Amino acid sequence: MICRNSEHPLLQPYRKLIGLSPPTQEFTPVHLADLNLRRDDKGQNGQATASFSSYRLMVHESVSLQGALMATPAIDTETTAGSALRMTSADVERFHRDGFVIVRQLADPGLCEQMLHATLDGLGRCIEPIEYEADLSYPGAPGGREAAGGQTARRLQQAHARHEVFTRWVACPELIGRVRQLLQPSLVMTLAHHNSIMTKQPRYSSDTRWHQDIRYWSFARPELVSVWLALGEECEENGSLRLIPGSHRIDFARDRFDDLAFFRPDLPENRALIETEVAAELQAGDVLFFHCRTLHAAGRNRTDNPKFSVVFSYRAADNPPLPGTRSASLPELLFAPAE
Ligand SMILES: O=C(O)CCC(=O)C(=O)O
Repeated sequence: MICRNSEHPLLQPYRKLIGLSPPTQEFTPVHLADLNLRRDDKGQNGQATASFSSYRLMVHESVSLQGALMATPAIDTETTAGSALRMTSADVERFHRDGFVIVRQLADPGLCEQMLHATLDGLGRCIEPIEYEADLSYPGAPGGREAAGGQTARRLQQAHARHEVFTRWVACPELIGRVRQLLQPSLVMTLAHHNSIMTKQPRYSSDTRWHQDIRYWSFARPELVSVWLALGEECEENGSLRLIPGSHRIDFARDRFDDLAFFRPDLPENRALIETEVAAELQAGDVLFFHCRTLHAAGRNRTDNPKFSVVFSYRAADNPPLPGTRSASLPELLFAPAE
């Protein structure tokens, strides 16, 4: 596919900011009150409940929220046509076979636009926490924060706490219904991993080498699903993800990875697998669902336009993070089974 890489009108003013480094602002998490929630009831287990658009959120008050909302939306499946909330059985099979599947035009365009707004605002005002390209030293990255391009963002972290539009996205029935099919009815969204807006900027992006996301994650079972939403076109030219079908089902020996847990391209047996790669070419609103063991990589952005993707990860409720690990370091977002 030829990358059209057309420019979204919102990007025009943003382009002027690329390369500039405005003063850093304090990280401003979204608090419960900002979400316009109504704390009006007591849930079955004594939790406070609140209304938020068509969802009911149960807020577990005993948990330290640390700027994040821990909630259990009970999705009203009767208000939306059933099929809009589900993947086809072919897509479910594809996910289990390949370790990923793309659902086209899943996200509402208005929601995508708002997410893009929130992203550009965060980047324009340098709202921390931000991971910079220079921080990771991946191939192609600027040599340091003081080097040319050193202030280029790689991802805006804690995306969920940046704007309520992200809460609407992660809890939207069309998304949750599908993740439930891939995992189980009771879901939890981790705030400790992904939970970010990935960006590839035109001049100073880097290559992410082949890896499995689970490498630094610690859960009872290596079975999480990440949801990658494109806010604009993604193609090989601007650094789209590339994935190795079926790699989530392979038990790799440790020595097939290097010291940083990247899959070694110098080994012939790895090379053979890498040659089966598939590029996830996406348009705004398309969603890539991928397993945390699926090997994936991404190149640099060789176009003139930035690329933005919103990424969150879900686990089954009975697959908790291991105590004391980074995976257990933040509260999580709980999604009870639909009633
Ligand atoms: O966009 C990229 O460079 C790859 C991101 C990625 O693979 C990750 O964050 O796990």
